Amino acid sequence: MDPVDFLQSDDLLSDEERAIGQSVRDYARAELAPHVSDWYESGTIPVEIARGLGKLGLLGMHLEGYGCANTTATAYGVACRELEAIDSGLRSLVSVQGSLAMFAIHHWGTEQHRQEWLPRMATGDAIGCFGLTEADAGSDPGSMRTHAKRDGDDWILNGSKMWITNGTIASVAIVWAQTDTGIRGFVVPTDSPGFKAHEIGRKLSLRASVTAELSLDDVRLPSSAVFPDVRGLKGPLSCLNEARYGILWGAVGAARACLCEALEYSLLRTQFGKPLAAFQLTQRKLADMSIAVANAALTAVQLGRLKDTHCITPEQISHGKLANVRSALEVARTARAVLGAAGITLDHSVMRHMNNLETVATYEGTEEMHTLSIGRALTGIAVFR
Ligand code: TGC
Ligand code: FAD
Repeated sequence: MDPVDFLQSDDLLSDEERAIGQSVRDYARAELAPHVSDWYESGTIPVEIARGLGKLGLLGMHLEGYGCANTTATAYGVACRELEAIDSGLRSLVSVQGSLAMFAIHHWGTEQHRQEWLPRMATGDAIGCFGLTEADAGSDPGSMRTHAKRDGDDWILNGSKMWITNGTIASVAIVWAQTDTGIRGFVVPTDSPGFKAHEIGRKLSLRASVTAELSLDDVRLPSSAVFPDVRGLKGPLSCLNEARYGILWGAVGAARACLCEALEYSLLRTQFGKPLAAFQLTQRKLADMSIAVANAALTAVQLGRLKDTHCITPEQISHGKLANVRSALEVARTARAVLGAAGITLDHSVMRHMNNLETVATYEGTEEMHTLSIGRALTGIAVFR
């Protein structure tokens, strides 16, 4: 019996998906896990790790062509799970690169955008970021103020974006802006005059990840910089579907890691003359965590299958993101309690995961946004505003 896979959900994966999971797990445990608490403590993540992730084929993993691995969506999910078992910041790096920036270029870009950026992004030689949120437009991105105006054939972009993962390490930013014909997406090389990125400090969560504010001050772009065929929020939201899908798998990894650590600790730590695991109250915590982890894993596999058969809906992705992140956060908090005082340090992973999951519950749509999305699907009534 595998304590972190009580219902044997991994049996539902193909041999290839399991093999991909194993190789990501081996790589992450050997190359990333030994450093992650230091990165978290120092509030950074070395950009060089992107090349290692690229070599493994994890960047733009389920995209076709341009040096991308073209795996199943389920295999991509399994990779997210193994990365987030180490730290949510690692999965974030891969999500933003592959599901947001590369997906946007692959799906909405021109052939010229794809040729120019995707091969370098797949190897990790170029990093991308995705600028949708603004200081005054988070859950309601339709109220963004960043705008693009025509000047002859060129576009001139002005505005700012807030909370942008990978912002200071990116070579290319996908920036969403208001135009005369609705919200449109722009491919912005970050060395464009007028483009600046400032790192956001003092974070208590997702510290092994770079988060930035972008400012665009009369950034002049050629007419070819715009995504030609998409207008309105469905452009960015189609990319969010991809990233939210990766998150619902990633949350399973963080939750498994917390359960694993709590179980090990409870068997070793003795109080009142016996291991913590020998108390009924501890066993209840372990059983509750195991149930939450197993349910989240099954949810992920089912949504993976729906995505691989092109049957998944945005509301089902909302369900998975909300349910799995909520469960993972609950598991992390319980695991933290099992470890007592030891649980608050970086010598263990539980509080790092717990703090990270606070961000994961917020970005890519808060719990409230996904609740309203499910509510709308059930009732037919939209109550976002
Ligand atoms: P609403 O009127 O519902 O929709 C506007 C248009 O968008 C379409 N749409 C979608 N299309 C594709 N996928 C989806 N999931 C979609 N949801 C909506 C919709 O059909 C409509 O199209 P059309 O053709 O009629 O114009 O929008 P609203 O203004 O009422 O707002 C609601 C909404 C959907 C924006 C809100 O529920 C929401 O999702 N807010 C959350 C915003 C968000 O998730 N931001 C994430 C920013 S990126 C990020 O966090 C990256 S973290 C990266 C990391 O480090 O991992
Ligand atoms: P707000 O929208 O101000 O919401 C605050 C609270 O009010 C939330 O609880 C929310 O659910 C609630 N609320 C809002 N509206 C309603 C309503 N109608 N009904 C009920 N409750 C409501 N964005 C990007 O574009 N790119 C990135 O790469 C990116 N990376 C991020 C990295 C980190 C570390 C973080 C923390 C955020 C990142 N984000 C990114 C931004 C993220 O997507 C937003 O923080 C998120 O969408 C929520 O927006 P907000 O923080 O402005 O909260």
